Amino acid sequence: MKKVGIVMGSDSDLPILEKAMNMLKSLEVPYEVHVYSAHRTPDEAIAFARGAEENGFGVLIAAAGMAAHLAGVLAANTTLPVIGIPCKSQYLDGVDALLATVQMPTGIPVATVAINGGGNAALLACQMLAISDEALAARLKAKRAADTAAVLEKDARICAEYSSL
Ligand code: RP5
Repeated sequence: MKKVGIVMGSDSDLPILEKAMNMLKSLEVPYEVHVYSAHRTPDEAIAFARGAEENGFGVLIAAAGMAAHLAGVLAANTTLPVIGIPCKSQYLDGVDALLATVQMPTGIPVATVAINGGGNAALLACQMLAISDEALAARLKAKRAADTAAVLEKDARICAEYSSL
């Protein structure tokens, strides 16, 4: 199976990526994790993106905060799909990173998830890989069914506990 490449702009982004890693682990999807910054280590970030396809990656996840150019820089250097996670930092509540990640020019798309949306980034990556992987597609369907059942269980519990009929 192709790997997911996870890149973060700083190790301070790690807690957000842990959600993504846990999701990938639970769906049995291999991943490789790096800290490369679009600003602090641009050569390494670009080299990683340029070599990603031949190094066995099928999709990249890039997480960065503040002036978050990482996902865009990776996307500019590969035709693999790139999923961007805007990270919330101390100021501006992550809206700075959201706009920097999502507002890409035509020709270089980045699939941007919610601020700190590590879980959804991993799920989206799995959905992309599942297009050509039936076993992974089946695991995704099973997860979706289990998630639905969990919500309906909560509904039954809350309804029984809080309704006044
Ligand atoms: C970004 O700046 C990183 O992705 C991080 O979210 C933010 C702050 O980085 P540190 O100052 O914590 O290293 O490049």
